[in-house]
Parts: sequence; structure tokens; C-alpha cells
Amino acid sequence: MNYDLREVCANFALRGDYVIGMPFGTGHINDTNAVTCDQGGTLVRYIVQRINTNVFRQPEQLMENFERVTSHIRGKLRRERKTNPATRRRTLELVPAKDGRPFVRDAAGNFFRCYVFVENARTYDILETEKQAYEAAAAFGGFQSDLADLDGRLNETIPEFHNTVSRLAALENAVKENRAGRLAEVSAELDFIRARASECSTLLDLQAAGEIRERTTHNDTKLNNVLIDDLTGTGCCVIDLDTVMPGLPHYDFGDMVRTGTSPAAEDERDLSLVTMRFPMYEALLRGYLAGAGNFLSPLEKSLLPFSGKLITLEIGIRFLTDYLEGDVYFRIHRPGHNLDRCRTQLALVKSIESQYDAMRRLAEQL
Ligand code: ADP
Ligand code: GN1
Ligand code: MG
Repeated sequence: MNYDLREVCANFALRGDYVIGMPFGTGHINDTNAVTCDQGGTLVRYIVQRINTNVFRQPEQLMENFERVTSHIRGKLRRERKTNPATRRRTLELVPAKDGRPFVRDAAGNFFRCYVFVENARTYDILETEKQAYEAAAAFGGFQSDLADLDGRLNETIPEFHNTVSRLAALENAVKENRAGRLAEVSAELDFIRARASECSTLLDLQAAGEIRERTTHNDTKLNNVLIDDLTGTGCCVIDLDTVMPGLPHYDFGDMVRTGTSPAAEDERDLSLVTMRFPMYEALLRGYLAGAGNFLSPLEKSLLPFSGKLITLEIGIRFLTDYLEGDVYFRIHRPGHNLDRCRTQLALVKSIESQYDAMRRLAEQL
């Protein structure tokens, strides 16, 4: 950590005295800390994050999106008079800096933001039950639905974020450059990905032809980006709003399939454990449609199973690219970590392919 959390917190309009702060969560991009403050004898927690500015080059624009999105949702909750505690927690609540801005910038150029810690809820890296899958997917679907009437277009915090064709081109470029000298190790993975290259443009082609259309989407619906209420088991708050921007709804559903159906961790080395659990897929599909089904066209709905395969392949491509480039993007915790992550994604693609007909049949039925 090249910053002093206590000093950073002194610049936010926090009520109470700083007690302790420590790293929190398992995200790959930002530095997340849980900070405890003493408010007149009661301990209250906040999340304080340093935004990864190598990834998010324009943090001011990102925070502008953040405020627009959370205030839109908050306004909706107010109008719906949903003032009970369960619905009040439905969106992140920023704590402004003492100068009124939505972030603090320190002398070293680090950007920080702070929000209220949502207590009595947690995220799961691996979903345990079908109810969790249903509730998490319903929360992400509801999030898209809440933003369907947002005025104007949000800033693109990472351009071409889910352009799978560009992601594949970036991989081929990393292959050509072989910057970390690791190319010889990855020939099986490359063959697997190249054999599926033609599928990378499917959604983009349909979008270009006007058959499916852009909306405001989350774009990082890893299942640990939704908080599940400890008491009720419902998906109470969608978090990690850095990539909320224009996108296809399929990107969100696809990433839920990627992260919600396998009983194995994203970086599991025993690939025999990686499998697409059909009941979890069914729960995700039902939950997502309960949240977002009202605004999707029949064609869009029919492409949901495909999105699971595509986004799993896409993230596999990104992990492999980062491995070849020398681990410059995703935080790693061991040598070979990005290659392990790539391999689990490809194993999951294989498992999805073996159950694809049944996945499509279910989507048609629903
Ligand atoms: P990253 O972009 O690094 O993934 P996230 O915004 O997803 O960062 O935060 C990392 C983790 O911190 C989450 O997975 C979640 O467990 C926890 N977290 C984030 N925001 C909150 C919050 N407001 N209340 C409780 N926990 C939170
Ligand atoms: C990153 O920030 P986090 O850990 O929720 C990444 C996602 C990937 C994911 C893979 C901004 O998500 O796109 O799907 O890792 N976020 C960004 O686990 O690149
Ligand atoms: Mg996250």
C-alpha cells in the first residue's frame, strides 16, 4: 500500500473517528479496504477504495457515471416509496469528500472513493445454492431494468470492454509480441480459442445489423459483485459499478453463467472440478428473466445461452492475454495464476458446449 488509509479517510466527510482499516474482498482490480469508525461509541464501517487508474484512465468520468446511476436508482426507490430497510440498501451510497467531490485525490495522484458498508450481507465467490443463483441474477436483471429509463448515455469507462473480436485481436497481438516469453506453454489454449474465433463476432454482428440493441448494463456481473442479504437471502445490492456503461444485456447474463454455474473457483487447478451445473444455470436464467424479462425481445432472450459460452471464452482470452503480456492487468497471487484462470474458463466453455442443446431448449421454454 503506497498510501496511508487514515490520512485518506481524513479527507472524506466521515462522521466519527477512524479506528482501523484493512484490505477487504477478492476483487482483481481496485484496492478495497473496510474502514471502521467510532461514531459516539458505536462502530460503523465504510468501504474505501483506491481506483485502479491503470485500468480506469478517467476516474472523474467514472465517478460521474457512479453518481448518475446511484441517484437514478435512489430516485426510483423514493418514488416507489420503498423506504423499508431492505430496499433502502438497494444501491451504493457514496460518502463525499470534505470538499464535496465524489472522490479524494492524494498528492501521489491516487484516486479514492468511499461508500457506506452494507452490513449483514456478503458476496460469494462460489454460489452455494440455487436460491442464491436466482436471487443474484434477479438483482442484476433488476439493475438493468432500473437503468432502462436512464436519460442519456453513460461515459464509456473502458472502451470496447466486451468487444470479443477486439479481445481476440489483443490476444493475437500478445502472441506476436510474446513479451514475457511464455508462448510455448500455451499452445493447447491458443488452439482451443482459435477454433472458436468465428463465434466471437456473433453478438456484434447482430448489433450492427440492428437486431439487438445497446442498453445500460453492468458489464462485470461476476457473482461476487452482488451482495446477498444474510437474513433474507435476497440479492440486496449490486456493487462494483465501475463498468456500468452502454453494453448488451447478454454481457451481464453471460458473466453470471461464467461465475455462477461452476462449483470450482475461478482459478481452480483441478479442471475435473470445473463444470456447468445445469440447475444453477436454470436458476440464473429464471432469476435474470424475473428481473429483466420485461424489456428483452424474443431474439435477445434466445441468445442468452450463447452469451454464457461467449463471455466465458472472452474472459479466458483476457486471462491468457495478460499471462502472455506478463501479468500487467489482473492482480495475481501466484506465478501462473492467469494461465490457471484461463484454463478454468476454457474447461467451463467445454462443459457449456456439452450441455448447449439443453441450455437452449430451456431458454426457449421459458
Ligand atoms: P473490485 O473492483 O476490486 O472487484 P468491488 O467494488 O467489487 O472491487 O469490491 C470488492 C469486494 O468488497 C466485494 O466483492 C465485496 O465483498 C466488498 N464490498 C464492496 N462494496 C461493499 C459495500 N458497500 N458493503 C459491503 N461490502 C462491500
Ligand atoms: C475483474 O474487478 P473485478 O475483480 O470484479 C474484471 C472483469 C473480469 C473479472 C474476472 C474492470 O473484475 O472484467 O471479468 O475481473 N474487471 C475489469 O474475474 O477488468
Ligand atoms: Mg468486484
